[in-house]
Amino acid sequence: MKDAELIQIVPSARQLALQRMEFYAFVHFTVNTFTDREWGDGTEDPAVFNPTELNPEQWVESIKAAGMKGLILTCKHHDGFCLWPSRYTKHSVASSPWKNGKGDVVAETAEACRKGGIRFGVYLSPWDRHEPLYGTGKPYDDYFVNQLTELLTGYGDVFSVWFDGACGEGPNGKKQYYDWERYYRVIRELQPGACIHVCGPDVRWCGNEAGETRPSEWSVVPRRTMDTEKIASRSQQEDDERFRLRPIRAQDMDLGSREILKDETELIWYPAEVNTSIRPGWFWHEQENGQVKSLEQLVNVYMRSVGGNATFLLNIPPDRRGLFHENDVRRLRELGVFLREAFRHNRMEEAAEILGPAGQGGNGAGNMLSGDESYYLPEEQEKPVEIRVRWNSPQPVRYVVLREHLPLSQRIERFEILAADDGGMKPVFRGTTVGNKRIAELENVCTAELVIRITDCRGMPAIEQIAVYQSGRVECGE
Ligand code: FUL
Repeated sequence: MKDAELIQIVPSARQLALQRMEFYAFVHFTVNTFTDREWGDGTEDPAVFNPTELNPEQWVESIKAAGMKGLILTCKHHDGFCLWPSRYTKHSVASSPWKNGKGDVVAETAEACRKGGIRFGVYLSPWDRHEPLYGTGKPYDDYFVNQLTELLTGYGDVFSVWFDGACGEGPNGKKQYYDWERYYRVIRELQPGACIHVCGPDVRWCGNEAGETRPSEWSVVPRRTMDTEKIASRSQQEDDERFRLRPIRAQDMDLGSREILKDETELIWYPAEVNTSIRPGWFWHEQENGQVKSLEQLVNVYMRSVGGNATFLLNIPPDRRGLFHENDVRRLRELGVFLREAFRHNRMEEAAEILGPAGQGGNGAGNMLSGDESYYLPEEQEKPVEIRVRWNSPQPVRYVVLREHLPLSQRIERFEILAADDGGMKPVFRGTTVGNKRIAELENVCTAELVIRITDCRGMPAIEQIAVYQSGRVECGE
């Protein structure tokens, strides 16, 4: 495919809004919290669900302290227990002793998000191990769509509907062929701004739950990538020609290089989301209180995900009180302090000169300063494209942050950063994709001049921002 065709593929407004959120929270909470399990089997007595101090405002406060912009709640996990009083089942908070069956965790959480100024999203497991209709086809789809409708009409704006690909039914277990297209229509109609994640067309699972990332993350990928997570529940009829081509798995390392795309007939914008838990499990377990990920581990996943053209969905499970445990709260606060400090002082603001080739529409390289939606698109020219930043005195540089203007697609394929060193320019970083954000971490660079050299690119690069940071107030020589 030609560059001009590749850069026709751009995000929808809902995808763009999500990618710009960058970092948001998962909250796994249900009967499992009380039974000490990761997957309930659907036989749990609702009587076990009884948080003593449930307080979603405490969750939201911690989530915000870490710099996250949204929260996705497991409204129903695989065990089928509903955190809201669904009209379509008795297997819910309404049958629990919590608030004498008058409580609604979904309502309290949505309200806490609204009050705290973050966005609210829902996880609704298609796989339901309690509901007797599961595996009957349309009757279960009806049940599922009814629950979706309750969640998407009763709790205000929803930014995310997260559909899990997990289906653990054994060979003799019931099998449900989900009517995905129907689910999607309902979501589009009721919450047009919501992204449908994983088993859905808007956001792609990164392929693991350990916080691993790819060195090159692409948002423009073959259309058939969208179906990889649904294989477990696909019907035979859906198993069309596309799947007899080279199979694509969510774990594949390369989903979008030119080489991969060259034989594809249909491409889509399908950005990656990295999901992992702050603890070993998705749900709270007393014995994991001492195993909260270290600040270093979290910073590392953040830099590779948010800083590697993916969004970061970090799970924090409330305990049996219905609160985030003190250890998790402390870690989230530390993470927020670290990130705010790392990205506080953008030294581009003090640059004496920012030079690049003439920009289209008269927009010069200075457009990359602001971090708003204005951008810099050089006029057609030979590559590499070089952008030069000069200061009047040497600056300590730890992170160089690059952002592409996604409404003009993902274009940059390879770049390097050079720093002035003893009269010459020396490469200090080599990278591939940029996309929504690339955080290039440099080691002890102190320089009065940086060059961002874009060597491979689909068309000309459309750059929204270049920012340069050094943690704290450190100056060169300190
Ligand atoms: C998986 C589920 O089986 C886990 O329990 C968890 O919800 C995780 C986010 O997705 O597929």
